[in-house]
This record gives sequence, C-alpha cells and structure tokens, in this order.
Amino acid sequence: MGPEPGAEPEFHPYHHPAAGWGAAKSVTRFMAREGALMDGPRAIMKMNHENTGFDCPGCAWPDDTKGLHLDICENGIKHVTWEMTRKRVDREFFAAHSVTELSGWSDYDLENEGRLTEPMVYDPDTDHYVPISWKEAFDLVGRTLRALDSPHRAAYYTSGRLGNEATFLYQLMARELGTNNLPDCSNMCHEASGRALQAALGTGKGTVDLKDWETTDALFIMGVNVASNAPRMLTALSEAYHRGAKIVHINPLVEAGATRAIIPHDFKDMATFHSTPTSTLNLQPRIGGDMALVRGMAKAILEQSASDPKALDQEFIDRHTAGFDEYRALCEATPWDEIEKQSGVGRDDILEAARVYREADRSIVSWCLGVTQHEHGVDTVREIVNLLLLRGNLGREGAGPSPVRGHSNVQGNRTCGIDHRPGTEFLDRLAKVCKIEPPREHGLDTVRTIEAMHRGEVKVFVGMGGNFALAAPDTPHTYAALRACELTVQVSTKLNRSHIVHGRQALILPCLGRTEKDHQRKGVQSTSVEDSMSMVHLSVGMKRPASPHLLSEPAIVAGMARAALPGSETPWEWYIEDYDRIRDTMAQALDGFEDFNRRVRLPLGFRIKQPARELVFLTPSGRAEFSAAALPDVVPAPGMLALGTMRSHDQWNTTIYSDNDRYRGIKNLRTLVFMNEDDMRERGIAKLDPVDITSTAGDGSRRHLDGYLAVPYDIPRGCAAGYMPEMNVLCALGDYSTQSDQPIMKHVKVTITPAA
Ligand SMILES: Nc1nc2c(c(=O)[nH]1)N[C@H]1C(S)=C(S)[C@@H](COP(=O)(O)OP(=O)(O)OC[C@H]3O[C@@H](n4cnc5c(=O)[nH]c(N)nc54)[C@H](O)[C@@H]3O)O[C@H]1N2
Ligand SMILES: Nc1nc2c(c(=O)[nH]1)N[C@H]1C(S)=C(S)[C@@H](COP(=O)(O)OP(=O)(O)OC[C@H]3O[C@@H](n4cnc5c(=O)[nH]c(N)nc54)[C@H](O)[C@@H]3O)O[C@H]1N2
Ligand SMILES: [Mo]
Repeated sequence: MGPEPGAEPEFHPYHHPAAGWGAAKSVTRFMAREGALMDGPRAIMKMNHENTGFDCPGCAWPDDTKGLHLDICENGIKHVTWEMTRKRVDREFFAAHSVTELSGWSDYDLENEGRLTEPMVYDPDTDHYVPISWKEAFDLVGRTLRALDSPHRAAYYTSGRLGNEATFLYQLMARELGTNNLPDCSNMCHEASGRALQAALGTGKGTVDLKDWETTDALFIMGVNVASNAPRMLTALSEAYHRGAKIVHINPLVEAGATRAIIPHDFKDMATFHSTPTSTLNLQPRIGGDMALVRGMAKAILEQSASDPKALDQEFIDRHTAGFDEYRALCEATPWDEIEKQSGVGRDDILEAARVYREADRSIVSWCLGVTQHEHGVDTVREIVNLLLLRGNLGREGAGPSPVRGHSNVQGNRTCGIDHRPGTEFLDRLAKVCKIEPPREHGLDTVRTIEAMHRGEVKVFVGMGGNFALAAPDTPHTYAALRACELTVQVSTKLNRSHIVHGRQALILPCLGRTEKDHQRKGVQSTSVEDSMSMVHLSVGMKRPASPHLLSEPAIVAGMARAALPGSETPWEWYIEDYDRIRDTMAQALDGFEDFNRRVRLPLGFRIKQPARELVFLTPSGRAEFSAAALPDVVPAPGMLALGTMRSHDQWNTTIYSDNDRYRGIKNLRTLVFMNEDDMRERGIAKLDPVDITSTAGDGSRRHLDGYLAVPYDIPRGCAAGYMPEMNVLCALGDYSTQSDQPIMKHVKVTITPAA
C-alpha cells in the first residue's frame, strides 16, 4: 500500500461489485502497513456501538439502529487505523528535517510519518520546528491575539471532525473575543444544502432518519460516490433493493455503488461472493445538469396530473406550501428541449425517472457534493425540495430530503455554533447563558478569510483540525494568504501541508484523536457528535494516547481562551475537568439540547427535533416554500469542458492512502483526468497520453496543471473529472457561488490539450 515510487500507472475498467473481498484485502494490507494489525481489529469491534465505543471518525452516516455489530466499512477501518498508527513525529524528526526540506516532501509522505507528539513552534532562525511547552504555546497565542487592533483580525477555522463540546467552547472563545470569523469546511461542502433547506423548510438539515430509509419505496441518489465516500449506505441500498424499493442513481459517472455491492457484514454474501444490485436505474446528467433533470421530473408529474389527479398531493400542497402556482407556471414555461439540453439527459429517461417517482408512495432524495459544489447549488437543492413537495414527500415515514454530510461531526459543528452568520436568537441565548456580548455582525467564511489574509486584514489563523492549505481552492493563492499571516496555529493529529505553509510565527498543537482515552481531573471523558440524520450520541475513546504530551481539543481551546482572555469569567479550566459541565451549559444555550447529559447517554443517544419533520415550517410564510428559479446555462462553450474535482477511493479529503482508485480501475496514478472517448479523439488524445489542463476563471485569469494522464471513461461528452486536492490549483478563489459562497469545485471551466 501507499504510492509505489516508479510504479507504472494502470487503468483497467473495473467490473466487480463494490465492497466485499477487495475491500477486506485492502484493509488488511493497510493495517499491516500502519503496524495496527494487533490493535486494529480490537478497536474496530468497538466502533459505532451504542455509547460504549467511539464514533467512527470517518463519514457522517448514522449508526445502525438495530445494533448491527459489524456496521463498519473499508474506509472507516482505514480511517481509524490511520489514527492508530504506531509511527510518531517527534522532536528528533523536526530536528532532522528543516521546513524547507519538508516542503519538498509529498503530502502522502508528510502524513505517513505518523502522529504528532508534542507542541512545536517554528524557529525562523534555523527554519526548524522546535519544542515549546503548552504554557508557552498558549501564551504566544494569547499575546498575539491580545495585540491585534481588532478581534476581526483573527479567523478560527473548523474541520468537521471536532466534537460538540470542543465546538461549543471554540465558538464561545471566538465570540467572547468579539468576532464571528468562523470559517469551516462546510463552506466548501454542504453550505448550499443548509441555505436551501433553511429557505424552503426553515431547517438547515435533512428531515429523514435511517428508519425512513428502511421504509421508503424509492430512493434517488444524486451526486455521491457511495461505495467510496458513504460505504455504509451500501447496506441501506441493498436492503432497499431486497425489499423491492426502486433506486435511481443520478451521476455523470456510473460509480461502483450504483451497480452491485457485496455487503461486508453479511457473512453469507462474503462467503459466497454473492452481490446485491444497488440500483434499478442510472441516469448520467452532464456536470451541473441536475437542476434541469429535476425540473424535467417535476414537469412530467405536473403534465401527468391533468389526467391523473393523484400524481400530485394537492391536499398537502394546499395545506402546507406556498408558491405552488408560480412554480407550476415556471415548469410549464420551461421547454423540454431546454431541459434535455441543460441536463444532458433524454426526455424518455427523465420520464422514466418521473414514473418511478409517481409510482412510489414514499420517496427520499439524497445528495452530496455533486449537487452542492456548483454556482447554482442552492437552486438545485431547492428544486429537489420542489419535487418532493409536489407529492407530499415530507413529514411522513419513508419520505423527505436526505443530504449526506461529509465529516463525521460537520453537522454537529453547525448545531453547536460554528456559523459565520449566526442567527439573532442563537446569539441572544448565548449572551444570556454565557454572560458575554457576542458580536452581531457577520464574520468571514472560508473564501473571505483567504481574501482577508491577503489584504492583511486577518493576521492570525487558527485551524481546529483539517488541512486548510490543501482543502481550500486556488492553492498558490491560499499558500500566499497563510504565509502573509503573523501567526498560524494548527491543532492536528498528523503532520500536513498546513504546517509547512505557515505564517511568520507558527504553532503545531497536537491533540488526542477520537479513538484515544481522554483523562481529565474528574475521570475519563466522552464527547458527543451528531450524524447526518440529526442523531446525537456519545463517543468514548479507549486507546492509550499516541503520546503523553497530547491534550484534548476542549483543553486546547480552553488553554488558548484563557491566555487570550485573562479576565474572562467563563470557567474554562472548570469546564475541562468534566465535560458534563460543558454539556450542562450547552443544554441551556442550544435549542434542542434540553436535558443533554441524560439524553446523550440513552442507548442510541437522541434525535434533535426537526420542526419540518412535524410539518412546522419556520419560514416567513409559515409554510414550505416552493422556489421558482430559472435554469442556469451549464453547457460548456465550444472547445471547453466542465471539470469536476472529486475523491479517489483511497483518500480522505486531503489525506491520501494510496495512488489507487480501485472501483474506477486505476492503479499508481493520481495525476489523471477522466474524459469521454469522443472528446479525447477530437483532441487527438489516446489512453494514458499526457495532457495539459488549463482553467479559465470568471475574471478571465488562467491556471494550469501540466502532464496529467488522460483516462477514457464512461462520462458524458463535455465533462471531465479528476482528483481533489491536487486540482485545487485550477479553482480560482474568486469563482465561488453567489448563492452559497461555496467555491465552485465541480464545474471548473477547462480546456484539455495534448501535453506541449
Ligand atoms: N473514504 C472517504 N469518505 C469520505 C470522504 C473521503 O474523502 N474519503 N470525504 C467526506 C466528505 S468531507 C464529504 S463532503 C463526502 C463527499 O462525498 P462525495 O460527494 O461522494 O464526494 P466526491 O468524491 O467529491 O464525489 C462527488 C460525486 O459526485 C459526482 N458528480 C460530480 N459532478 C456532478 C454533478 O454535476 N451532478 C451529479 N449528480 N453528480 C456529480 C461525481 O461523479 C462523484 O461521484 O464524503 C465523506 N466521506
Ligand atoms: N477541489 C476540491 N476541494 C475540496 C473539495 C472538493 O470536492 N474538491 N471538498 C471540500 C470538502 S467537502 C471538505 S469537507 C474540505 C475538507 O477540508 P479539511 O477538513 O480542512 O481537510 P481534511 O483533509 O479532512 O483534514 C485532514 C487533517 O485533519 C487532521 N485531523 C485528523 N483527525 C483529527 C482530529 O481528530 N482532530 C484534529 N484537530 N485534527 C485532525 C489531520 O492533521 C489531517 O491532516 O475540503 C474541501 N476541498
Ligand atoms: Mo465535506
């Protein structure tokens, strides 16, 4: 495992089912490499168990409610193993390698050195990171923050791994200091979903839970690579298939999870190599074509309602929604040829999807980044809601919108206050409970933070997890922004690019991982997380920490807060002695967290109330709102292609496990671009030929990646795809959605030519 230097790139189309023995083999090799063959299996048996184990630090798919005892997946196992590696990055390592030297290392090699072991500070005289005590590190943070002429000169980034308790303290610190500058990975991920659902339904989250998945008649899965990025969804898909539910995948690529899967915990399946279909229909829209496709389905349903009144749930529409007439008129006014052109899908196929939708009593639409990371991501999610409303697919079992979140606690981060645009009610309550005066003006999101760092308006960057340097768009520009800072602070578990690309002063603060025991004054502590379906439950680490010098994330926040706010009346140290105390404050400050400490200890935790689920809509009209937005033009200009950046099977965002992408048939290669064969032929490009990729930004500026290898793939004409984070070089910072402020990462306008 791991990239093999000099190994020949290979591409052999893959035709095996997702998961199964290929996954098992890949896991075993990975554990062996990380030296975790002893601890790994024991730890995995503890993963995702009712409040007695730790929550998988991987994705945000909910835990099986029936206590399925091997509710795990290949990538979750790799993720845990990655954290439990025996390798260590200690002071000797930093003494041996200067930062300039490390900047020549690959991202894989940096993370592959293992876990960070003690706080380090950058020493500009020697260009090395050198040890620093926790106290001195916190003093440096506090001193620098206190010297700023405005609290808005600092930004506090969150990656979606952070537990709820640390999250709450972190936002409290930022707001007590006086800023809402709380950029987070959501700004690049599901911001569009949150904004669309908030506007349409008065809640920023999906309304369904796993039980709904178990009872629905039709599932529409849009823009998610299930087998790689939400593998536990495979179980739900195969169960749905066995039950006779219809499953429609909508994705420019027919991904592995959109055909068949061997379900890893099904021992019979594993033993007999039996695989279950996970799809009944696949539609391949062009990149960005989803809104037109959904509009087409809605148009078909409305047309049908002339002769088949039951095609619509008119009673639901009359009682619970607003704006229907306008939406109906818009659908009627959108011609079929426009729908076909913009979606890239023929009318017959759209009618087929509409038929599935019409025949199902209950439908769920689920989506991920293929829908959100677009200029018109908000409009598309609203169009999805429009479609659901037409047949009353909301507020009842087996029906509703179901965004698939990314990081394991990204949804909890928002719930607990990581929001650069906090609502008045939230701030009022926080002010009252925590006795602070939170700032009222909006703060900076990810894109605006980078811009502000460039202008010298943000001088201190704190990264609570994540790998900002690589995750953010416009890589060289983001590097320059970080380098312009007076101080960068990265709270991390492993060495990554964001430590190497740093401010004038820089700190690496190593923290406990989720698998590790968190000892505080009052005993071993647990933290809570919220999954994609609003279930909040406890996660308890049980491994010995990777080093005795690590601190927990709540303790690191408290240490920074105390140093930056010496006169603060917030009992930072007291909170850290016992996280129940943090939870008691959260119970008062956060909507839906009443009786938090008791309810979070229930066997499966508790579900945060979803008003929209009860057909209570906290919207201006008090009803679910139809939207009526024009279809965007997503067809590439002549000679151009729309490029989507995405993950391979063997990576976790910026963490690369190997250069393979098994389900797409790729070995030993990441610098590739998937293309339609006709588009290749037209350009005189053959299989695995080197090509140059040039993106053109909205402002006309160009960015390049040269020498990538072209891979012929089943992808619609005019579309291309390749891997993040490398392709962030092509994404201009200025190209963010005017609807969600999300960087446009799935519809980059490029030309591809044979390598010069
Ligand atoms: N193993 C693993 N699991 C992960 C992650 C990981 O890196 N590794 N990352 C986590 C995170 S933070 C997130 S947000 C999720 C991401 O999960 P995904 O959303 O699956 O992430 P991507 O790899 O970006 O894949 C996007 C999918 O959308 C498709 N797509 C691209 N453009 C379009 C389009 O215009 N329309 C439609 N319908 N589809 C399109 C692509 O073909 C691809 O299948 O996964 C989470 N889980
Ligand atoms: N072009 C392009 N860019 C993208 C995307 C895309 O699809 N295309 N996707 C975007 C999306 S959806 C997301 S969510 C972002 C992800 O952006 P981030 O969340 O910033 O990035 P990650 O790669 O998930 O972060 C990995 C790092 O987190 C640290 N880490 C791991 N575990 C822990 C822990 O328990 N505690 C702490 N403190 N640190 C830990 C490790 O040091 C590791 O190196 O990237 C975005 N960037
Ligand atoms: Mo994400």
